[in-house]
Amino acid sequence: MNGETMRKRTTLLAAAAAGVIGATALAAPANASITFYDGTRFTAGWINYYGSETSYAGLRFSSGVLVDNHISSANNTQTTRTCLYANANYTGNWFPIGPGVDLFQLSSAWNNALSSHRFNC
Ligand SMILES: [Ca+2]
Repeated sequence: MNGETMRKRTTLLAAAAAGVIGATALAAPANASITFYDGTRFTAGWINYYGSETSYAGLRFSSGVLVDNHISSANNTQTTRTCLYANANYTGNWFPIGPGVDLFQLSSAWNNALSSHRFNC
């Protein structure tokens, strides 16, 4: 291998490495999600979101139970926080669920009370 070939290979490897890093950084947010459960401790019906939702009205868990005002636990696999709201359209009382946080049981004030959520809030 002469010097020029070596330089080209080094450049290609550096570019490939940069590409992998870039793809990973882009893929993580796209694949990250938040999952809500009807029951505490991630039980009963569930619904998975890859983005914000202005209203749960008419939406159903995997079990067929309505989501609106029925969420009891949540799992946020994102690298950013998500804000959870008592009313639709990101209104009313709210609180943030941090990146990578599992809430196995919403407090009595929040249990069966959520109606919308916003990513990257
Ligand atoms: Ca519930």
